[in-house]
Amino acid sequence: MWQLLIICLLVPSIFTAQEKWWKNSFIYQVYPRSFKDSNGDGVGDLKGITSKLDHLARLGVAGFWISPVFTSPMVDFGYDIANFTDIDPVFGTLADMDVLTKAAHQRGLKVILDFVPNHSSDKHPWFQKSVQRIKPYDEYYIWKDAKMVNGTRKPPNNWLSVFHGSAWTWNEQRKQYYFRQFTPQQPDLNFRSAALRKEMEDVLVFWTNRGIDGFRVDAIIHAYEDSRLLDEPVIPNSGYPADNWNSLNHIYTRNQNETFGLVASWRKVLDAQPGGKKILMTESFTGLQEQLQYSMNYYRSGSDVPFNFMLLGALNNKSTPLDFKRAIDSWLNYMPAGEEANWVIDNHDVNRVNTRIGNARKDHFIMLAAVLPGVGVMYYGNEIGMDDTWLTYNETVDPVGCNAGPGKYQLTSRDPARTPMQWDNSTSAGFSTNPKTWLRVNPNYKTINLASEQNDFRSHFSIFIKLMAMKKSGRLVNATTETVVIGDNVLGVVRRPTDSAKRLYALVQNFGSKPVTLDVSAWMNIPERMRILVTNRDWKTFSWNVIDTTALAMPGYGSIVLMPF
Ligand SMILES: *[C@@H]1O[C@H](CO)[C@@H](O)[C@H](O)[C@H]1NC(C)=O
Ligand SMILES: *[C@@H]1O[C@H](CO)[C@@H](O)[C@H](O)[C@H]1NC(C)=O
Ligand SMILES: *[C@@H]1O[C@H](CO)[C@@H](O)[C@H](O)[C@H]1NC(C)=O
Ligand SMILES: *[C@@H]1O[C@H](CO)[C@@H](O)[C@H](O)[C@H]1NC(C)=O
Ligand SMILES: *[C@@H]1O[C@H](CO)[C@@H](O)[C@H](O)[C@H]1NC(C)=O
Ligand SMILES: CC(=O)N[C@H]1CO[C@H](CO)[C@@H](O)[C@@H]1O
Ligand SMILES: [Ca+2]
Ligand SMILES: [Ca+2]
Repeated sequence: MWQLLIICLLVPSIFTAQEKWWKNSFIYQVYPRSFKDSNGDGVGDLKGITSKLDHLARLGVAGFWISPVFTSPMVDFGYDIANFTDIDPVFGTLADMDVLTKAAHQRGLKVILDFVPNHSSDKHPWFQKSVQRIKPYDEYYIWKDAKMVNGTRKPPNNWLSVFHGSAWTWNEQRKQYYFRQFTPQQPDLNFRSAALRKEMEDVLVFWTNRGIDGFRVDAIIHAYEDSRLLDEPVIPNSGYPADNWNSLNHIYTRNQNETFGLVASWRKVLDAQPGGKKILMTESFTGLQEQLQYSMNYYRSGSDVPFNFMLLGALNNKSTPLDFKRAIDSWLNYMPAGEEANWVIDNHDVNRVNTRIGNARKDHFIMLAAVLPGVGVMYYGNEIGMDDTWLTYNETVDPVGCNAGPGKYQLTSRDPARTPMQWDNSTSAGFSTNPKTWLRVNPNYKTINLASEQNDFRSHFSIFIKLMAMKKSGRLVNATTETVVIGDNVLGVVRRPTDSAKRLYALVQNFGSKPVTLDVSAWMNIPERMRILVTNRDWKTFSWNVIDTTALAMPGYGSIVLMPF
């Protein structure tokens, strides 16, 4: 009997150690420059994040990932790292990071850091030594001789930068070109160097030793390039100019086979660290089909959350309910058994969801991500329905926007989605005491802000809080997922618990501007009477009301989550 008792006491702690704490949760992305400024310099920082942890705890997210806060010349706002194991003074100190981590853990929140392995800053000491051919640093980057064409120096091949123009930059001192997928100040690291691979593993260990719960790996698809340096095929009639990255078919510079082994090696490193299961999330932004194919390989290589960008990239306000059904079903069907699905709503690289899907449907994606199984990945401001901020060319600071020039910057600049978090209606929306912030605050902060939405039971924030309560109830952990297309314009999703199929949750979304009345009970095989968890806008009924699903009257762009009663 006493042995049994000991086993009972021990087993849960063993499970806790191995627990995938991100199952059936939301994970929140903090863009640190824009979350909260603690010292009035107009730029967000670590102490600022620490001061807002109660907000994240209240949302009920499992944890948050922070875009890079490491030492950086800030050419790409932190994605150009000059020291992978130190904090940039703009954001604070290592001690501030430790305080943040501890305070987050006290609130039950996990802390995830951005790991940017593809490149360093050209100011990183490794690069400086590589330029001087000092061993072993000489091989930490990708160096090649020029191709001489009729006595003129040319890059080794036709590869292009994601951010525009040739991907090769001439270095006068070393008399060679170096390869860089992004800006010239972000030279690509060479993962064929064993010494470099070890350095990057040490970075992971450095942070887990300080209590970090895992990593979000940036731009993983770019980690390796084909060593033969063959020209990439030009896409016929792509419609893009010859120096635009989209004009080439990237068969030699993306998702090379070795990438999967690299991810697996990091999984091994993380699994060997004490202190609970570490999460590994991988960012692989490509087209829908390619993403489906490669994401499954990233799952098999040990990524827990290979970002599913279908809501962010592939599906938009032109997509039909059938497009949604196909995209959702294919991810769930392809996913290896035992893995967790994920749905990324927004990030710092694209227009905010309200722009992509249209303000009339601004609540649709968060409702969908909450009802679908697995992990919802949200971006700061999603909880209050923040909009893009339209900036002039003069106000633009993103290198991608600046490169595009005054005529075209609006097509490429990532600044509109990066403006300060709107906390309240005071100076700079409560983000900073400084009226001048690194990017201008959206003028709509007087109405769209956390403080005012908290007091409005029909606000985007209130919808989000109710969805989180559903997610956290655990009722949908063991539940099947059915997607249903009703007519031309309506999508239905049913989550049917395997142990009590009648205690189900259902989502119905009208993609059209016209009201419709439908017998969703028949279409979706759900009870004739259900209780409303949330509705988006223009509904005549409210949360907790009981509704007749045999004649559900939906307003234009209506969206509703139904629950059992
Ligand atoms: C990074 O910064 C730390 C702390 O300042 C320092 O000890 C370390 O040498 C730096 N790493 C490199 C590669 O310069
Ligand atoms: C190199 O020079 C030769 C002879 O002048 C010329 O025919 C050829 O087109 C040139 N090639 C390139 C790539 O410019
Ligand atoms: C990469 O892996 C695929 C599938 O395993 C294989 O068909 C292909 O030949 C491999 N390519 C290289 C360059 O090794
Ligand atoms: C649809 O999305 C595009 C951006 O992808 C946006 O410009 C347009 O305004 C949206 N349309 C509607 C009706 O919201
Ligand atoms: C942008 O800045 C330049 C130089 O500071 C100024 O001459 C110009 O008028 C500004 N343009 C706009 C649209 O504000
Ligand atoms: C979504 C994302 O993280 N994109 C990043 C990919 O990597 C480049 C270079 O590091 C960044 O500029 C992007 O923001
Ligand atoms: Ca600051
Ligand atoms: Ca690379």
